[in-house]
Amino acid sequence: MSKQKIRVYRDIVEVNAQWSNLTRKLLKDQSVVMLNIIGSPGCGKTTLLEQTCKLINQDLRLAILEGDIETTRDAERLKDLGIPVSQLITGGTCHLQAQLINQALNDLPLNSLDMVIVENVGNLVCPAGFDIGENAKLAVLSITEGEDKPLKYPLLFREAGAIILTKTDLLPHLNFNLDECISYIKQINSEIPIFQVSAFAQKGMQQWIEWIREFAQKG
Ligand SMILES: Nc1nc2c(ncn2[C@@H]2O[C@H](COP(=O)(O)OP(=O)(O)OP(=O)(O)O)[C@@H](O)[C@H]2O)c(=O)[nH]1
Ligand SMILES: [Mg+2]
Repeated sequence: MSKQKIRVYRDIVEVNAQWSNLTRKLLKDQSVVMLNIIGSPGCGKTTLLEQTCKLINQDLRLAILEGDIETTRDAERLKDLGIPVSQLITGGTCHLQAQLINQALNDLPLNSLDMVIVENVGNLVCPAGFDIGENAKLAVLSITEGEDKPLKYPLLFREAGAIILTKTDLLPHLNFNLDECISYIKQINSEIPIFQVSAFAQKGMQQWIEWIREFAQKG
């Protein structure tokens, strides 16, 4: 009987895991930490980043990777902050894949950075299932989405290292039940830090900034 070689093809999740492991090693070697920001379209990720970069840029050396299906609009919004910003365009895929992240990281001056912040494609589901080699995921939920979203989309809230509730300036105008939302989050992830923030009213930013500074040191 002739000996036949079997070709093996890995599925997308396994290939993704190989790239994310390479990225983890790259970041560790360069002493850089990476945060993966995930939330629905329009929940306020870029606005939060604009404010955050202004507040921490003095003491941390940052770079931003902006993920979107199309356009460079989010990178354009951040480009005048004096921080390296790259736009990663997936061309239709609803989440960033580890290979694209690895490619973008290799084009950054990692040895002169402390932290890379990734804004993933606006989506509450798919990005949570794809490791990109980050040290932590940050879940962003705007109060306009409804208090039940942590229960309905639990993976992100289970995996996240911290959660930001955005647009709290709109609380007086909505029927959003803040206590209920927090209790749903705690059911899924009892220990997770939750920050209530309004980028517009500049409220709640300080506690969040303290968390990110600590994260930059410990990873
Ligand atoms: N009221 C209020 N609106 C906000 C706040 N932060 C962001 N917004 C608004 O929410 C909308 C979406 O904000 P973005 O920062 O673009 O949201 P995003 O999550 O980056 O959106 P995608 O990248 O498209 O997923 C914009 O109209 C913002 O002006 C806030 O603190 N309060
Ligand atoms: Mg955005």
